Amino acid sequence: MPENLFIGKSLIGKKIEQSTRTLGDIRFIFEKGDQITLQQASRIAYNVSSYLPEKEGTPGGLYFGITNLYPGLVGDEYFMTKGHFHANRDTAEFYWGIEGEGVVILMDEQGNIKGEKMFPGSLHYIPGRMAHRVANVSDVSLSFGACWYSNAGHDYKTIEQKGFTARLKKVNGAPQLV
Ligand code: M6P
Ligand code: ZN
Repeated sequence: MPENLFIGKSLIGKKIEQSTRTLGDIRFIFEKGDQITLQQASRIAYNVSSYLPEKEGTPGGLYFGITNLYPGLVGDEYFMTKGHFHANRDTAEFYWGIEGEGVVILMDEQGNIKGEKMFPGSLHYIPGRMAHRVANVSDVSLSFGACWYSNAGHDYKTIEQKGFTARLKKVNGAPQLV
C-alpha cells in the first residue's frame, strides 16, 4: 500500500500537512478587506492539505496539494487564495479542478492578466513567471489539486506590494475581471 491516498477531494495519510487561512489572514488581498469584521476575520477562507515528500528547496522534487476554498464574497469580490509568484521564477505548476466552479487568475511580471475557468476536470498549466490565484465563483466549496516543485518557493511579497492588476468581481450576478 502507498503511504498516502488521494480520494475524491481528500488527501489522506500520515505525512499530510494541513494549513488554514482565515479571512483575517488574507484581508489585504481584498479591495474592501478593511470592512471585514472581527467575527468574519476568524472564518476559514480555505485550507490546504499537502504532501511535501522533499525538503523545501530540493531541486527537481515535487509537492502535491489539495486546496478547499469556501464560497463567499468580500464586498463584490469572490473569496480567493492569497496568490503568489514562485520565488524561483523558472518553476511551473499544474492546477486542476476537482469540485465546484472557479477561476484561475494568471498574471505575468508585466501585469498582463487573464482568467481560466476552473471546473471538475479542468487542467491549468501555470508557466514559470506567472503569478497565480484561484477564486471561487460558485456557492459551494471549490476543491482543486496542485503539483509544484519543491524548489519553487512562494513569493507573496510582490503580490502584497503590487497586488494583481485586476479583481474578479461579481458584476450583475456573473464573474468579471475588472
Ligand atoms: C496550491 C499550491 C500551494 C499554495 C496553495 C494556496 O495548493 O499552489 O503552493 O500554497 O495553492 O495558495 P496560496 O499559497 O497562494 O495561498
Ligand atoms: Zn504556485
